[in-house]
This record gives sequence, C-alpha cells and structure tokens, in this order.
Amino acid sequence: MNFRGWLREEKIIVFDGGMGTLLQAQGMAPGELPEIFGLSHPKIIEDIHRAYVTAGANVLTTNTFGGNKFKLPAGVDVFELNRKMALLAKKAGQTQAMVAGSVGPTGKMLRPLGDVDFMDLVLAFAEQIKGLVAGGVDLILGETHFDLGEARAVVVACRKVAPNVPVAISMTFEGSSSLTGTTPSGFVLSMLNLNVDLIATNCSLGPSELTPVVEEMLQVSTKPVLVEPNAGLPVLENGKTVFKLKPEPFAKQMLELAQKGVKCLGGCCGTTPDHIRALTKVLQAHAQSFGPPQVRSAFALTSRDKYVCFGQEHPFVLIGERINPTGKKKLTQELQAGELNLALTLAKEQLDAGAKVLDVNVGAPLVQEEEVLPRLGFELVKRFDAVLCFDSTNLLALEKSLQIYPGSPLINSISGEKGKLERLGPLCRDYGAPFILLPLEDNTLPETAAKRIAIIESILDRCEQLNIPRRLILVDVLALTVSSTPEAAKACFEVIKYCQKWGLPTTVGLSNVSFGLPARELLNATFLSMAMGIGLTSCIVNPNLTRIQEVIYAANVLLNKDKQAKNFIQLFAKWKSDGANIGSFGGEQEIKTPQQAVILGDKKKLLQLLAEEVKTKNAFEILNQELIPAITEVGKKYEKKEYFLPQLLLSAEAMQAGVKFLEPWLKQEQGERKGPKIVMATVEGDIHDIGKNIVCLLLQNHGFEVIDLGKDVPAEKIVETAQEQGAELIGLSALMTTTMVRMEDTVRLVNQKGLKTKIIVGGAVVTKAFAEKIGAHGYAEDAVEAVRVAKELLSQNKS
Ligand code: B1M
Repeated sequence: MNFRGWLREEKIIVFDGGMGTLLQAQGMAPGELPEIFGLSHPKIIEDIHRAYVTAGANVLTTNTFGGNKFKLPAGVDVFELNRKMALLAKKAGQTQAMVAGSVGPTGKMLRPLGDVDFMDLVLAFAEQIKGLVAGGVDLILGETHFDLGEARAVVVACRKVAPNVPVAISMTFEGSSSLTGTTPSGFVLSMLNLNVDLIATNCSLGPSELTPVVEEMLQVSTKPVLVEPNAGLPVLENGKTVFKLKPEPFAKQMLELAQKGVKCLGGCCGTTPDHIRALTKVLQAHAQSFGPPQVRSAFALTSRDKYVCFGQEHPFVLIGERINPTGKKKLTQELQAGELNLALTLAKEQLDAGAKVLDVNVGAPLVQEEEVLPRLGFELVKRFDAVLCFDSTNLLALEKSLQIYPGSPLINSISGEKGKLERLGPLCRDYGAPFILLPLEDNTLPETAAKRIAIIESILDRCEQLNIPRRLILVDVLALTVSSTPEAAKACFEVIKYCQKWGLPTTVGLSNVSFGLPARELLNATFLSMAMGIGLTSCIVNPNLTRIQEVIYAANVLLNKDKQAKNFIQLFAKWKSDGANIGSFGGEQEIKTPQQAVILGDKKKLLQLLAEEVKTKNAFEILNQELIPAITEVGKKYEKKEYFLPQLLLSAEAMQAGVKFLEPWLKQEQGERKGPKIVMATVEGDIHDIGKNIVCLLLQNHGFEVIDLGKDVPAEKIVETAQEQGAELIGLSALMTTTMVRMEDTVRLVNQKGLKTKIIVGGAVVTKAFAEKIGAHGYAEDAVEAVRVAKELLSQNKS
C-alpha cells in the first residue's frame, strides 16, 4: 500500500520526532549544518532513523530540512545530497516505515519582502525534490514554512518534477498567524485549493499550546491533518534553547489532539524516540476514541493574510469589476503606456466601497498583458494584500500572474470552448487557483437553462479527467439581456438552483441583464435580490453603485449571513428612506502631519508636508520627533494586528522616502569628511535598513568613511570586507529577535581570524546586556549614541 492508501485507512499514522538535538548529542558542532554532518556521518543518521522505527514511527523524515541551494554551501551537489539522505531513511525504514522527504524554507523571502522571485524558489525546491524522489521517498513534506508564498512554491515544484508523489505542507504559526501573516484557516484553504494530500503544522510550541491552531485547522480541513509540536515551550538555559516536556506528558497531550480528529502525529524540536514510543503506546491504548472531525469547507479565495469564502453560510461576495479598460479611455491609455496609477486608484476605491475581490483585466490593444497583468497584480498585493481575480485570455499573462500571487486567486474564466480547459485547467490545478466556469461552447449563447446545465456537466466531466478538484469551480450563471431574451433572468435562476443542489458556488456579471432598458440599476438590484434569495453566492459588479450595495447588505441580513445584522447596522444606522445615503466603508482620512502620513503610508503627502516643514524646523527634530515615533507606532499597530503587511510596507516606503528627502538637511548640518573606516550592515536574514541607514548618515556626518554593505548580509561578507578594507570598526544592525542572534556570527568570525576590528551593535530589539553576552565591543540605542560609541572605541584603539 502507498502513502495515500494509508491516509484513507482509519488508523492514526505516527511520524518520527526531532533530529537536530540528537545529532548534537552525537557530536555535530553548533552551527554545523545537519545535512553536511549527515553526508560525513551516514551511520549516525541511519541509526537515528532506526531508533524511530523501533519506537513505533510509521513515517521517517529525511535529514534534508535545509537541503536546498540557498542553505547549502556552494559546491555541494543538491540532488546527490538529497538522494543519499533519502536512501538512508529508506534503508532504515525497510518495509516497516515510509519516508517523507523534508523540504524546509530557503531562508529567502519573496519579493517585495525579500529579493527572490517565486520561480527562483520553485527551481530550488524542484532540484531538491528530484533528489529526494530519486532516493525513493514516499511523500514530500514541506516543513516549518512561515510564508504562504514559499509553501505554495514547494507544491508547485513538486507538481512540476514529481506530479504523482503525495505532498504534505506544514506551516508554523506564532500565535494566531504565521510570521508573514497567514492564519491557520487561510493556510488550510489555500492548501485545499492546491489539493495537497496532508495539511500540517509543526514547531513553535508544545502540543497543548498548539491546540487552538489545530482546532482552527480541523474546522476547515477536508484533508487529513498532521501535527508535529515541539517537546513543550522552548526555554533558554545558559544561552541554549532547551525543550523540557517529557515523553509521557507529551504523549498525553498528543492523545487529546488525536481525539479531536488529527490523523497524523509526530514531534519536532526536542522530541526523541522516547517521545514517539510513549506516543505510540498511548495511541494504541485509546485506539477506539478517534473520530474524524466535523468539517464544513467552502469554496475559498485567499491572499497572504486574507481569505474570502463563498457559500450559503458566508456573506455574499462582491467582486469589483472596475479594473477593466473596456470603455475607459484614460485607463486604456495608461495601461498602454505601462502606467498603473489609475488602476491602483480604482482598486482602492473599490476596496473602500466594500469589494472583497478585485477583478483585474488589462486587455486592450497595444497593452503587453504578459508584462502588465503580473506587474499590476504584484503592486495590488504589495499595497492592499487584495484578493484578486485575474481576468485574461492570455495564458502566459495568467501563468506569470499566478507566480507573483502568494495565495489562491480566482481565474476569469474557463468556458467549454475547444481546448480551453485543457490549456488553462492544469495551470489552475497546479497553482491551486479556483476559476470561473463559463457555460459557453462554440461561440453560441446557450439561452436555456437546460443547455447551460449540459455544458456545465460536460466541463465538470472533463475536469474530473484532468484531476481538477471540484472545489476550484465557481459557475458563472451567465446573465443575458432580458430586453432581447425575455426568459434570460429565469434561466439564470434555474442554473443557480441546479448549482446550489450540487454544492457549486455561483457568480454572475450583473449589468448585462438590464441592457437596453431604462432604470438599469433598479432592474439589476431586483435581479440580484431574487438571485440571492435562491442561492447566488457572488456577483461581478461596480461596488460604487448604492442600490446594489443596499440590496447586498439587506439580503445578507435576511438570509442570516450577517450575524446580529452587525455589518448592516454599522453601515445603515443613519439611513433615511429618501435617497442615496449609504454609509462609508472606510474612505479617506485627512492627513495633516508627517506623522499621520507615515502612519497611513502616504508617501506623496509626506513629501509635500516635509517640504513645508523643513522651511521652519530642524531636520533632526523632524526625524526624531515625528518620523521615527510614527514608524514605531506602525510597528505597534502591526503587533496588535490592526495593521497587516501591506500597510507595514506602505509606511516603510513612505518613511524611506521621507528620510531620503531630509538627507541633504541632515548632512548640511554636520558637514562631511573622510576618516576612520566602519563597515556597516544589517545582519543576515534581516531586511530592515531604515535605522541602519540613519546610523550610516550620522557617522558620515562625523567624519567616518562608511562602507555600507546593505541588508541581509552574511557574517562572512562583513568580516571579509572589514579585513580587505582595513576597517577599524564594524557596525551591525538587527531588528528582529530571530535575526539579532546572527550578530554573534560576526563576533565569532572576527575572533577566529584574530582581527582587531571592534564591533558595535544596535537595533530596536538589541540590548546592552545582549551586546555584552555575545562579546560585542559596543552597543548604541540610537544613531547619535552610535557615533559617540564609535568615537569612544576608536580612542580606545589608539590608547
Ligand atoms: Co518589520 N518588524 N518585518 N518591516 N518592522 C519589526 C521590526 C517588528 C518589531 C514589528 C512588530 O511586530 N511590532 C517585527 C519584529 C518582531 C520581533 O522579532 N520582535 C517585524 C517583523 C515581524 C517583520 C516581518 C517578519 C513581517 C512579515 O513579513 N510578516 C518582515 C521581516 C522580513 C525580514 O527582515 N526578513 C518585516 C518587514 C518589514 C518591512 C519591509 C515592511 C519594513 C522594513 C523596511 C526597511 O527597513 N527597508 C518593516 C518595518 C518598517 C518595521 C517597523 C515598523 C519599523 C522599523 C524601523 O524602520 N524603525 C518595526 C517595528 C519597530 O521597530 N517598532 C518592524 C525606525 C528606525 C529609525 O528605527 O531601525 O530601530 P530602528 O533604528 C534605530 C535604533 O534602533 C538604532 O538607531 C536607529 C535610529 O535611531 N539602531 C542602531 C539601528 N541599528 C543600529 C546599529 C547600531 C547602533 C544603533 O550600531 C551599528
């Protein structure tokens, strides 16, 4: 039986536990890569695998977590390493255990957070997966992923090089979301769209603390769930992270997860064969008490930190249709010139007006769709983290757009036209992108419901042959014009009823129905309210139309899709029966100060306000009293989940532009001259550089020659440069708890090489105590202090 067969069986599947701690106990040096250690010590790896088999594990995980080209040293053969590690696990598992090929994160961030593209990750994972499959793994297990975009890249890579191998993806959550903002539900819905075999969470916490995350996953996952927690909460002891949950209590806590419906259980950091042994024992003793979870999963679209569900239990979904050049001269001209301003404005207006999904169509003569569509998609994701619907007939434009999008976007559309499903369907399937099924064939409009239903049936059959899951399908019920086809609206209602019966969500392009008649909005709104009553789940429309909005909000109350009429009350509390009086969905806020401009991420306004302020105020005061407190406030909002990544990015962009704008004044006030050399860098894995840039600027003002290596810089490069340039000082910046630890790498390397270079560290999370602990020579809380400390260290050098 293969792994999919096991998943179909009723029994619980036990995965193995941690590897890193066991390797350290066997002599792996701190900082050494487990994969490299494994190459030179195959026997140790095999023995650990075997210990897990003896403990009762049904699945072993290969020692290849960091086995990708970004993590491994240059010159290591990625394919061979992965193949060898897979063979070792297979050898240990024999016929008793199957093998999961571990694929961890690359340590690189997708644009705009980092500097890699989706396909860079896909290619790196594909290389690794090829090796694992050549070594005979039974499934691919993407582990400890924290970014939805990167997790998606593992699946796409696997589908490209090993389409028939089962895939499991595990995301790690910090509280209620992953590091880059994805919730457990959003993750599960995206993975369901990608049709992975097993959906998982691992690491971060112990079994008890992980329970809320697991419960949320179980509520939406129609696929089996795997949970691999740590051996309890990590604790710092003598500078080392330790995990203290003993095997028996670990197993007891895991049992509760199995009783809630978790199908596969294993361990992560700190767990050992003893934990797995205790787990197997307790599971055997309670085998009768496991049941499948009660799941009600809906058709869903996702972005990195949002998701929109369509269905009878979910609020009606409005898909904004305005980003479409048809009939819009100015938008057409802009898109032809490759400009996106108007499209971005239309996006903001529609989101403010309550659209939950934005249809994005750039199809017009002379527009390079394959370049403009993904670029616009990228900007929309960056600015609004909007849930998008890519609307195009250009296959390449759609494929590129699917690559820039970090979730499950909607594709508009696939009809019954010959060859269309065969071309576009597999792309939607492999990228987990739901699509609109348009019941059209051979360029004839099927006027009757019966004809449309026949086409829908035929497309559904063809989807099945292509392995395209039903959950990816949203049916357009095709609104024709009642003025020329009197039965048009009734035909739509029949199709909605049919789809409702078979659990297919529906949509409609609303405005067609009233074409050629007066009072179109009235007809459209009435049609919409009737259609909603029989189960229509979404429509594609201009969200700025008051009457349409009124119908949607009112119908959501009447259909019990708006619990306690919360949204309705919020919007219509002051409603009067005499005309257009819909409330505001968000709208504009007036910006009066640079502080507000940074907080609201309005770069243009910030630069206007700064241009005024520098006439009367000191640039340092503006920076320290207005801009820095503002971006700190943004950080607080992010922490409190009032802000998400797009807002963080916008504010950061505004802040950067603001600091750049002030630079001449900041420089003027101090003057410049060449002097002692300092190499400055933000440490590896960290892309925050606003603070570091300010420190650089002030150091220059005080006569230092600053060699700025930028951000995300490995320790080796920093130390090499300092050595080559004969720098007297190194300045390191880090803004995250996860990256400040990298500062120690530089201190260690400087010491190893016996250099006299002194190291100053700083950044929001860094403290004096931490600086002392890692052996840095100086610490500074802000840029002014950084200059003082730098000077002090230089004078020590001389004395
Ligand atoms: Co992010 N970020 N961010 N972020 N970001 C923080 C740091 C965070 C605290 C926000 C939060 O949760 N409240 C949090 C870290 C949590 C933690 O570890 N404790 C965080 C996170 C989680 C993330 C991401 C993971 C978010 C995500 O993807 N979900 C991601 C990380 C990506 C990565 O690095 N791998 C991310 C991304 C980003 C943006 C790209 C959007 C953007 C950075 C843009 C850029 O720098 N080019 C950004 C921003 C802007 C922030 C906040 C809001 C502001 C940082 C800043 O610029 N402050 C920040 C919240 C916060 O710090 N309160 C946050 C202003 C700047 C002048 O101050 O850098 O501290 P600072 O520098 C000061 C001093 O610290 C000192 O002098 C400077 C001037 O006075 N100093 C030194 C700095 N370096 C020094 C070196 C010295 C001496 C002094 O000696 C050499």
